[in-house]
Amino acid sequence: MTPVRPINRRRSHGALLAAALVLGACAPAARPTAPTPTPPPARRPAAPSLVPMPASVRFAPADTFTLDTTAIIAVMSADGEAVRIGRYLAGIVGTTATTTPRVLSRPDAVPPGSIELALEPGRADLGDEGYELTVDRQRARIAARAPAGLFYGVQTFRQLMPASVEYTAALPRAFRVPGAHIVDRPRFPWRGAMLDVARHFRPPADVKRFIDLLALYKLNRLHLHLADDQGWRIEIPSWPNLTKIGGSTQVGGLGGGFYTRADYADLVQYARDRFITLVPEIDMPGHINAAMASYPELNCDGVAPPLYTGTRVGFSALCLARDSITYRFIDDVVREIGGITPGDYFHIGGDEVEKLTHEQYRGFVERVAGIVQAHGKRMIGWGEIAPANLPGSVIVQHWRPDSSAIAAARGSKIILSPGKKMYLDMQYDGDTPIGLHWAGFIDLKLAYDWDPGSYIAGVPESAILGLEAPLWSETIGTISDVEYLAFPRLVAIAERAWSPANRTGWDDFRARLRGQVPRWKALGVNYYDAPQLR
Ligand code: TNX
Repeated sequence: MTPVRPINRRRSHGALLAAALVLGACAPAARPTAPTPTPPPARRPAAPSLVPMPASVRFAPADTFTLDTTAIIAVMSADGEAVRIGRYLAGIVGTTATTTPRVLSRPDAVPPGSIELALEPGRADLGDEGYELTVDRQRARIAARAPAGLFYGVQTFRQLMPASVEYTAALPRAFRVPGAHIVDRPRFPWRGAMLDVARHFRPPADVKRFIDLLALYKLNRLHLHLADDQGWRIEIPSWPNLTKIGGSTQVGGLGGGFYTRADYADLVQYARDRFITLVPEIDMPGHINAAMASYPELNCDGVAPPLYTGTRVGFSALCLARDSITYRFIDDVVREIGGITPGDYFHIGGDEVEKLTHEQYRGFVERVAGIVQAHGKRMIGWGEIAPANLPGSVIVQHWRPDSSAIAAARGSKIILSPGKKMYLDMQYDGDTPIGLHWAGFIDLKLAYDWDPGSYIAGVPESAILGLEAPLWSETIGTISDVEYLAFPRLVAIAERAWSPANRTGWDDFRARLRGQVPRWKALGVNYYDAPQLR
């Protein structure tokens, strides 16, 4: 992978000025083109505020590490992934050729003041995603059993650096990092967010920005809701009208858009480079008007309905009587998307179907499970699929009271996305200018203060695969809107998904989250300034 700037960061004058102040330079001398030759002394680090809270952390503030332009990043193994992660870290630390640390693979000697990345396959205690981070006066060192762990160790180290590291301004850079010993691994393997790019399309650059923000909080799944009544967003070469016609609208009218196969493959790779698995969803047999408007033969009367740009749900359903066409369509879609999705999962939606009988719906879900399996993917569906007769490999995504307990008893894993806690498209309160409130208002405390392990009666923690926060986009037309609803609540959910149960409480979390605010400002995140953050 080419070294990437982790975020397309905005370079406002305010940002430059703030960076100068954090670094202790004199305002108003912030001129990005003419940096002062001698770096100003680095300030003492503020109390570190890590989110999500690591499983175990001990700070030694007196044992401060100073990161300056002499630092190298020493990758202690020849592993290509480890070197790539080293470059990613270098891209966060530096902004110019002189401030970006060199990345050396297996150097003969590691000078003091360097950062070491070490893959240690014997560290079974760290699991697939855990890491150990040691920072002292001499050096910083991240050890992990697997590359994902190194990446998460890098994110923690990033949060130990001052927020000014997030600015792209070409100012001299020297950072102090507090001494620390952290041993960390996640509570749940599935830590995700969902973007509804069907109701309102989001271009690839917006999705990449969102991916970067997920990575900062150690989230590892991005579920893309790629089709709904209002739009079909991914190119399917064997059914070209899906995007040609079905991709041409969105809520509110014209506009729309879709990902070509190349766009999608690029997103898959971008996410993968940040240890995020893309999970594609094609919602069926309902929420599918965009496809039915594109192909008359998917309709029982053979007539294509008009494109739909409103926000009602439940009115569309594939024609199960035309069974050879309908299932061929599904087989083609699963095969073509599956072919460019290296991740193990395919999400079939399955929610809110009002046009079929119970038996028809059940028969449909069971048949589609076979198709998804035949294409080598694990099927995921919304809670409605739980009562069907499905293999234990099928994953159920819980969003409202459902039969998850039946599915769990059958061996299925459950992804928690309860609307009342985790729906990022719910308003914070009655004054929030965008969002819905059918599941209630969700303030920061409500999003944070609950236990996923005991949330569904009859479903033990061992059956919970993890958490995923959906962001439906009926009312959300820009990436700024996405950020406004996701921040800060998504960060609360990231901690719920990563940190051990009862590791900290609400007050402690709030204080640490406050410490993230300067970072969001530096990254240009349009966060909601929640009263509970102040
Ligand atoms: C319910 S959650 C839906 C979506 C809507 C969302 C709005 C789910 C599986 N279905 O179709 O967009 O509510 O909050």
